[in-house]
Amino acid sequence: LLPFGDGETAVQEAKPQLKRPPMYKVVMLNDDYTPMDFVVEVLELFFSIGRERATQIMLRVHTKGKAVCGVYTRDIAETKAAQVNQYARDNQHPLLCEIEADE
Ligand code: TYC
Repeated sequence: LLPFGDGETAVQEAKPQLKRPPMYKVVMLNDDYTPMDFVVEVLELFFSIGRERATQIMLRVHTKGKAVCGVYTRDIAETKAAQVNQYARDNQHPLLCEIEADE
């Protein structure tokens, strides 16, 4: 309820915040040079994925060209992708993650 100066009252619909935020996939891309164990380490470190699942995702990227590492709100997805790309660069590997709108 927003009172105006002249004594009138503007009623603003208080819409309940029920809409979920748009979600973004962090997609990992294959390359010919990044060692497999480095990729598994990255998945464990930045996505809190256990060794077994991390190995499955790494092999999926290796055989299919890419795979989803996780789905997050935009800020989190951008941060995860940037962290992975920086960490890979710091270790002289070409590994890349990108983000993609979740449909
Ligand atoms: N293709 C790489 C190799 O044969 C392994 C690899 C897997 C690289 C997943 C990147 O996102 C990646 N060493």
